[in-house]
Amino acid sequence: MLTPTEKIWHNGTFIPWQDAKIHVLSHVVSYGSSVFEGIRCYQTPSGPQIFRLREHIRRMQDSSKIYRMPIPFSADQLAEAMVELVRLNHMTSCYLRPIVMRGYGEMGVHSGKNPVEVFVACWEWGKYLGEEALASGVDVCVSSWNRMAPNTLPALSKAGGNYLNSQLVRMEANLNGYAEGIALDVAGYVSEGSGENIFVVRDGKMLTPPLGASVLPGITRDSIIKLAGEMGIPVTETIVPREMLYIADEVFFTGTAAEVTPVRSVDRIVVGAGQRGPITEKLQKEFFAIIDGKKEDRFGWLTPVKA
Ligand code: PPE
Repeated sequence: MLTPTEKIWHNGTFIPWQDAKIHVLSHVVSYGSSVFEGIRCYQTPSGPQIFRLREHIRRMQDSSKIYRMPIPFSADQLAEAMVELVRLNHMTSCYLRPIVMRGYGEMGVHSGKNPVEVFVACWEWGKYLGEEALASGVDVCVSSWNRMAPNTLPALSKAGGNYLNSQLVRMEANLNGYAEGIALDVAGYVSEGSGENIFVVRDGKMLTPPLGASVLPGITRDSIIKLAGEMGIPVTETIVPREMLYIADEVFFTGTAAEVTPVRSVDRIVVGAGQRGPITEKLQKEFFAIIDGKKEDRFGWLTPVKA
């Protein structure tokens, strides 16, 4: 269960957690018209720091633009709101959830007159795929559900509606005893997990599905590509056939919530040695060293909460 924090930001002001409510006839409730972000703030020796705040705000602006739902706040205003929210709620580390939605006004699919509402909440969120997952890896399946076809629901927009697809993938996987499901795209190639991007390692080279494979342009995905580049590990964004998951040396997920999570089996076929592989571990270590403030933030990924 969620543990409430004190404040939630709503359209420019901080309101009590329990007052952050919307009307049941708000456009978003019937029609799924929201876009959102998930951002982590980490505890470091120099205080809490928000990971890749600017990139998350930019993606939220992109998501809104695709749906012709302009956000009535600038990137600077949103960034300031999020930093202030973490500070006001006295969080050392937390997960931030900005949500932009079409609100209360008219009913009907076309929503030109409904106000755009913006909320930002934060709370403490632990390990997404379980405590053990980061070290030991997770057992996953390929889902019987595909990702959305191109030109149906745009995957580059992190829209609430897309998560109906994610829910089907995740529910099926969990009911069948798997930690997560991997969805294929409409052509049958690997797309992504219900809430994570995916990487495959074979013979020291990394592959990840391209943006055209109905994936979310993940910010953790981008971070891992940059870290791999620094380490001299080749990464190719290319179509990945399903069976590559079975014969890979290593498979891992990336995501804000899931961070860098190894996959130890797919469809009960053991991946590599059935444990976290060496490249996954190397990338994981470097990623955590930066977000924990143990290594220099050489990419400028962290925004301090304390002035
Ligand atoms: N694909 C999907 C479908 C997705 O939801 C996420 C994030 C990613 C890829 C990874 O993107 P990024 O976080 O920028 O690296 N999923 C968010 C929501 C999870 C949830 O259950 O809610 C997250 O990880 O915060």
